[in-house]
Amino acid sequence: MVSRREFFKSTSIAGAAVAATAVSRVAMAALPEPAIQTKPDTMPPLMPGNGRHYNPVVTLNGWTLPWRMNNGVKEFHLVAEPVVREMCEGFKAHLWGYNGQSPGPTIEVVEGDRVRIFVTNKLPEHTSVHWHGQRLPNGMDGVTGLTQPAIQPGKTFVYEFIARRPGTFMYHPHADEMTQMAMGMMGFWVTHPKNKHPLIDEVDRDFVFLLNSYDIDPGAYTPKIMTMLDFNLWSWNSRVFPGIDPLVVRKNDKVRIRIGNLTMTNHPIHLHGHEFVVSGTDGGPTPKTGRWPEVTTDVAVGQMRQIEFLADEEGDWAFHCHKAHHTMNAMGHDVPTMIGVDHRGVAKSISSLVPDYMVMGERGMADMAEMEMPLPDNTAPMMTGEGPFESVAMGGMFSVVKVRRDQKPGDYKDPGWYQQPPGTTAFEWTGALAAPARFKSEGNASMPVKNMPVKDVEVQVRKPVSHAGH
Ligand SMILES: [Cu+2]
Repeated sequence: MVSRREFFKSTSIAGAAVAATAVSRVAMAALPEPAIQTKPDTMPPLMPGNGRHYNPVVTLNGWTLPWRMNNGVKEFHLVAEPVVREMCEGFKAHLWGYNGQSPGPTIEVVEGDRVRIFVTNKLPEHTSVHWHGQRLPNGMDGVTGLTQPAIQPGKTFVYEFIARRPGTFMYHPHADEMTQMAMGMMGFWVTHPKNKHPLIDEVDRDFVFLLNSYDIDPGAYTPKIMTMLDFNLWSWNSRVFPGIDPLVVRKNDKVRIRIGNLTMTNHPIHLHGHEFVVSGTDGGPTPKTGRWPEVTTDVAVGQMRQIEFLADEEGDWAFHCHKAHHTMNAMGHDVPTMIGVDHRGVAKSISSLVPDYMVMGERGMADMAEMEMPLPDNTAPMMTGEGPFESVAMGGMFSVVKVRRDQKPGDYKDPGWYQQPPGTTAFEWTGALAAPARFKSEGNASMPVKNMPVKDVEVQVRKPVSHAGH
């Protein structure tokens, strides 16, 4: 495996050679060497060394695929293969992906570029690549059986088309999709505009990531591929909190975040402390008249949304899916509600039969973050993440947008926790408490009930354990 740094060192030398002397057609007839990345870190933006200039994107916990210029054609080499992805510290998953990672590397091109992509299949079964959202010749659309024969194991296919439309796209297999997407095969694609575009603003920071989900039993390594809806790991670029890097920006930066959804359910993505507009979809930039301020936007299955905002409030701002069960990891699912159940005595008698028995969730689930619960090996804690005050008690689709006045332009290094100015932090009231004056009434029904006896009613609530749909 070649590290990215080594690869760039060698490509920059090779690139210089290409620029200085014409390389023979024989050499150019060979496939471009596939770049491989094995680390799950967020790599700095890949500055375009040749071709038209653009402002590159930053792939959250990912990287951009280098290319080779061959007689004016941008050549990429994708290798579909089994990979090991660290989804967060202490938890590795055996997935399928491209070039050493799931998701695969981001592909960045410029409107009008002629693009040639070599796809080598190192999976145990056939595959293909569909270029979601692209305008292209029908035969390049990547639908196995319909527009091309499958790429059999060991074979390499060539896709070639002109990136006609600027925008936000993704790629994924169109062959045994349920398996291959459940195993993590997907990647991001950005086509930058060729010229100044009236609907595409220039931004200071441009982040991309895919929403994906897995069903991996605690202690296991391989996703269950037959799962239809009841996934237990909700990830961004195959990472779960606290494994997802923060999105670091400089105060007053104009920020774009592009999100694609390749899970089997929708995700209302929510940003704290700012308002954003949806500036584009996988269908292209949205007209200015169709943009309105939001703090949450739903990204439905198979959709892409790009949001834009001015990062003008310093702080550590939560950024997450608003489905509460998508911000917890595997252990949190299929647990019955125990709130209000008094286990005193019961736990003792059960312990005599089942030595490891422990009571969970009697006072809510927040305990779970603190509890030193023995986890099976290779399992992400259900809710965790140490914040500056205490545990954030989150998992899954959660990260932090860090806005800092003194962050340097183009610097993505984690600045640490935000130092809140004195007197601006929520605090505990320690004065006297007045007894709350309870409002007394018989309710406010649209049809008042006469002579209804009013008394306290004890209500027992048991939350059903969902098996179909989250
Ligand atoms: Cu979600």
